[in-house]
Amino acid sequence: MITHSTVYVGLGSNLNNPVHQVKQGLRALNTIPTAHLLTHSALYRSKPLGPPNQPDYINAVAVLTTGLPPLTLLSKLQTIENKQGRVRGAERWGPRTLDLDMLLYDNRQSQEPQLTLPHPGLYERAFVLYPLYECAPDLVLPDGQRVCDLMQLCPAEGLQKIGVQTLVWAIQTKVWTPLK
Ligand code: A4P
Ligand code: MG
Repeated sequence: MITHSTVYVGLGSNLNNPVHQVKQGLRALNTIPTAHLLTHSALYRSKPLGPPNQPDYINAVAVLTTGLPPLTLLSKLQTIENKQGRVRGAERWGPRTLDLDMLLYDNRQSQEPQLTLPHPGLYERAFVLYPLYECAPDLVLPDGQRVCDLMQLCPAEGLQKIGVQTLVWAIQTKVWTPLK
């Protein structure tokens, strides 16, 4: 019997029509064998973390179930990145057509460089925490920290939620409000 795991994947793009790249990435996740896309967040526009001389990013988070073990799934994610024209340059955190980060795989914890779980950037990146919270507001990380608590510590400056209307996070009322 195959047991299914729940996996959270962070998507990011800032090259070659990033909105299209992220939407295409979401569709591609659903074509991985034994994987099913359960839900995904809205798309968010974010300021680049890393070298500032690159375009803004589009980010989202997807929730999958899969029977694939973590390293097999990682390789499928990298195949999708490559199919969407990902070129790995020398620059750390440089621009990319599509990045698929495995944020969480059930409650697994690993410090291996090939696959670190949870993804080390998860705890302090607004472009990860806000879409993650949208997918799973009650989510508790393997170390017991709650995503909603981490979000409170992480200002949403520079983050916009994209939809029919573009929204920004209002720090006082703690709701997404239309961008004026
Ligand atoms: N790897 C280890 N753990 C994981 C994991 N949990 N998920 C290894 C995915 N990969 C993992 O990744 C480098 C290596 O990390 C892989 O070989 C894999 O075995 P990569 O995709 O080739 O390179 P990368 O993404 O540039 O590296 P890195 O350091 O993981 O960068 P991040 O943390 O992904 O950050 N700014 C905004 N606004 N939005 C973004 O999405 N993304 C980045 C990249 C920087 N700035 C950004 C954004
Ligand atoms: Mg990455």
